Parts: sequence; structure tokens; C-alpha cells
Amino acid sequence: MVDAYQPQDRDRALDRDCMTLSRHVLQQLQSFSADAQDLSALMNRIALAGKLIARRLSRAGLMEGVLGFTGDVNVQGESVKKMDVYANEVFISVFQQSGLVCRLASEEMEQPYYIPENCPIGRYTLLYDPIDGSSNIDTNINVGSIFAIRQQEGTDVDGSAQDLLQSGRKQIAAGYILYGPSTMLVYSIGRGVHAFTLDPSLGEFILSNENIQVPEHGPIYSVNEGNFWQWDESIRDYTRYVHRHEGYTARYSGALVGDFHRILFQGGVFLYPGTVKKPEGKLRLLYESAPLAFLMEQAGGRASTGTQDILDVLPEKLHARTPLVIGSKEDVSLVESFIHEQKREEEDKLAMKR
Ligand code: P6P
Repeated sequence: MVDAYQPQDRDRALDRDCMTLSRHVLQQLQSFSADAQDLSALMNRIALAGKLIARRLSRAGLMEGVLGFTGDVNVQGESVKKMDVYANEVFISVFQQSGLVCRLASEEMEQPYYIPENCPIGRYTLLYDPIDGSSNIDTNINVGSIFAIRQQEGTDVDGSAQDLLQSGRKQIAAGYILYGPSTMLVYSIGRGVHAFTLDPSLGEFILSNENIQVPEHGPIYSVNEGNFWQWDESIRDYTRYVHRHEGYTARYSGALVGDFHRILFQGGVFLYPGTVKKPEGKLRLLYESAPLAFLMEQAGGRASTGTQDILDVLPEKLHARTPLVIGSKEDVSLVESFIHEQKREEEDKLAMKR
């Protein structure tokens, strides 16, 4: 009689290679309910989008019609890269016939896109920036995709998507895909932050970092100092502070996802402040700041506009922008302290005039 197979005999490497994204979601939820299966399937489709985009990026320099501009300008007023269009289409295609996502809201599309065959059943909305940092593409520097998933509330029969104009605390999942030396997918469904690395030989995202916690403080500050003279005095004062104090180092890639990922693992702060001319800043709330704020809070960090938590901001329109200060608790608070000090001085000056 052959001894019964003992599970501890299992090959650990094999076990690790079986911790795919869809399995991890079900494990996180500790459920096989319909909602859990939906979320697992949603994440699996997003992973497929990531693989398709990573594949095209990895061969971009060898293919016709992949790099460069389309000649169009998007709703943001930005010149559109061919890769922006391709990636936007990928996210739409992977959700066709899915029965999951009825509506997609993208940085690249002025209005939400509806997938009619999904709408009677699919109660989820995908909000996404298909390629974040596309100015990096033609020089082969990292870019990313950012996504958030929300429940569709109400019928949205008029296509106005008013139910999307709610705070980031309505997000049920959020994450990003980082196309770097390796392709990584980082996500949260509100039970911690977890990173998966694409194994090209398997064509699967495999768990590589579980329950990521951002350090309370880190040495990195990530900001485009070329905008120094456009900033409010409080942000200039913060910049002068980190210039003059030991222990700070600047890192800025021009792609939010890469800069965020570095801070998630090493600590520090990323900021894209408003300017005197554009107090609302450059980054978009619903599909850039809010998903990353969801992740950062899940990882024990913070995300604010400088005066308000990002997850509490109520957008007035789909493509609303916000200033962003995001990262380690102590470093975000340091930036906020300069903003609060500036406000206090302004209030004192006003009081003196009365
Ligand atoms: P700037 C890319 O266009 C992006 O939206 C973010 O990925 C990035 O952090 C930021 O804008 C870079 O903007 O003005 O510093 O070039």
C-alpha cells in the first residue's frame, strides 16, 4: 500500500507559482460568493489588459505605428500618443462579453463608454488611466496604468454618470500596473496592498509582495522642481526645507505610477501641487489620485490635497483635477505643515488689517 500523499511534500516553488491574482482575491475575501467571483474575474481581466499592454510596449521599438503621436488632442488638452489609444482600447476589449463592467471612464475619453451587452447584468464601473506617463514611452522609461472599480449606483440612463461624482471611499478596488524592468500589478480590495510580478514564461501575474506597508518616513521627495516658481510660497518653503536638511533625496521620473511605487516600498512623499494659476493642479482625481490614495491608505500612508484627504474630495466633474501630496504619514504631514503655516500667516495678516 503506497503511503497517502502528504501535502507538506508539495514543492514550495510550485505553490508560489500557483498564487495567481484571481486565486489571491478569493483568498482575500475568504468567500466563493457571486460578488467574490465577480471581483476575482474583474481583477483577472485587468491582469489580461496589463499583459496585452506589456507585450506591445516590450516590442514597441520594433513595430510600425506603435510609438509617437496620433496628431489628436484629448479631453485633457494633451497630445495623444498612439500607445494611449491602444491601451485605452485594450481595457475596453477585455471587458466585452464579460457581463461584469457596464461602463468605463477613461482619461482618454470625454464621456464614459458603455458596453450595452453588459449593462443589464454588469454593475461595475472601471475608471482608468490607460497609460500614465506616456511622455516616457518613446524613450523606453517606465509607464503605468492606473485603475479603480466602483459599483454602478442607479440606472445612469442619461449617460451622465452622476453616480461617479462621489468620494474615493466608494472605490471597491484600486491598483496599478507598472511597466518597468518587470511588469508588476499592485492592487487592493480594501484588505491590504499586494504586488504581483508577471512571469512571462507562465503568462501569469504571481504574488511577489503581500501586505505591503509603507514606512512611516522615507528619504525620498518626488516633485517636479522645474515648477518651483509657479508654486505657492508654502511649497517653496517645504522645498527649501528638504534642500537644507540631511536625509532627503530627490527622485522624479515623470510617470506618477513609477514614482508612487518607489515611495510605497521605500517611503517618502510624492507631490504634484497646484500652482497660483492652476490651484487644482494637474493630476486627475477619479482615475489617478483617488485609486493611489486608496492604496496608500491601505498601506498605512496618507494622501491629501494639502488641506483635505484625497478620499474625501467630492469631484464636480468626471475629469476633475486635484493637487496631490501622497506617501509616508510623517512626510505628508510635513508638507501639510508648511501649507497650514502659510494659511495661518495669511489669516493673521488679514486680522491685523481689520
Ligand atoms: P510634469 C504624466 O503626464 C503625469 O500625468 C503623471 O504621470 C506625472 O507624474 C506627471 O503628469 C508629470 O507631469 O508636469 O512633471 O511633466
